[in-house]
Amino acid sequence: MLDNIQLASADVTVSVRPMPRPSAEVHRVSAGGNARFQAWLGAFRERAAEQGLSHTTLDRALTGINYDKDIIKRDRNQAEFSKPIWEYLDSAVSDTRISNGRAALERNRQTLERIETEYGVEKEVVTAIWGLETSFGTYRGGNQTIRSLATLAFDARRAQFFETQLVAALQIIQAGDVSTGNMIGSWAGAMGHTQFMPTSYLEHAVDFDGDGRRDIWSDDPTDALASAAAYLARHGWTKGQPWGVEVRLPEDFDYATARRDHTLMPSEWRARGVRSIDGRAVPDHGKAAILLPAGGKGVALMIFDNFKVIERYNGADAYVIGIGHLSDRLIGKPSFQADWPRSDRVLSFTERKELQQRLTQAGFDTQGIDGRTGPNTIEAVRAYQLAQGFVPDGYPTLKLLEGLR
Ligand SMILES: [Ca+2]
Repeated sequence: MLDNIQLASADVTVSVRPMPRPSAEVHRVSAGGNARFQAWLGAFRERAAEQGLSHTTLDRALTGINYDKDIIKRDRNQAEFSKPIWEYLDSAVSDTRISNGRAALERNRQTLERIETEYGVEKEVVTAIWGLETSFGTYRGGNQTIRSLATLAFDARRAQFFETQLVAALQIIQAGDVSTGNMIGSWAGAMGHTQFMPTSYLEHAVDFDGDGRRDIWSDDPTDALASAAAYLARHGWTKGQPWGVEVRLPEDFDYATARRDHTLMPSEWRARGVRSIDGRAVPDHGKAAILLPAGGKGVALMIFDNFKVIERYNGADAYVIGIGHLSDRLIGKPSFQADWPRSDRVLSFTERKELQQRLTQAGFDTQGIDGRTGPNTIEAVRAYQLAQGFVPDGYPTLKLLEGLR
């Protein structure tokens, strides 16, 4: 499975895998070990019982579990590095994944067509999510979800978040959808073919094969694929609208208009010289923004509202583009025509923080120093670029940082 969590991601509050950043470095695990975990578990059981979980469920699911040191280690090691988007896409939309995706789509064509009819989400899009989440069900994770979540809830860094997930997971078991033993997923608690966190499962999973259980864990992916489609449908997916279209920008393009909140109809963009990469007119599917995922030197995209719907699954641009592009390739559309600035090194987390500090000191306020390239940082970069007479694409490069030093 691609580890999507490592991508620098936009602040999306509603997501299939909401994942707050760790706040403080305090944690309970290092000292005291399992005895402290068992004490915590005892107190947790009382809190869980108050939320309607039966003693039978709690006994079955929690008796005999220990905390998992490896999970804490993995959680600690997540931090820092950012992968350039082109490296991510090389793997997300590799030839192997495309051919595996076509085979998976053929194998499940009837199911995927029924799902498409029911939820109005194209089968290639659902297949692409399946492909990026678990390589079409091949890597669903081997961790006992209850143990993972209990470990992470015990660890104080995001205790509240993971305790909520643990309670939700216990509610799923209590409802009879899955046994504790079969509730298996990623180390961070994402479950099944399409990697739902327990709260997202409770809210959005569906029993599509009609056997009375919402089963996203079994080898049969039917419920999991339908649940992913239901999730996108509920967040406003528009069938027939592209997620995005690769475009060519005119020489005199006004880069200040390449921003998420500046949307025009494709015909209006065309009047400004923006055309699809193959020269054809993009139909007026709805309002669209211009996105330059790697700045003015990389692929340029015209993105529609469906882009925002995929963001509800995972807010990282790279992920959304990966899903969209993989789905296009499954339909038979060509790969991106423009090159990425592959010789550029992307900024590390520490460098991004330094960039924010230096921009703010120079009078281009990034509204905070968090190492994340959000809208405020992009605007500050743009203002700095304009002041310096550079192309104002809002994309932070090493060269830009060096100029500020
Ligand atoms: Ca079912």
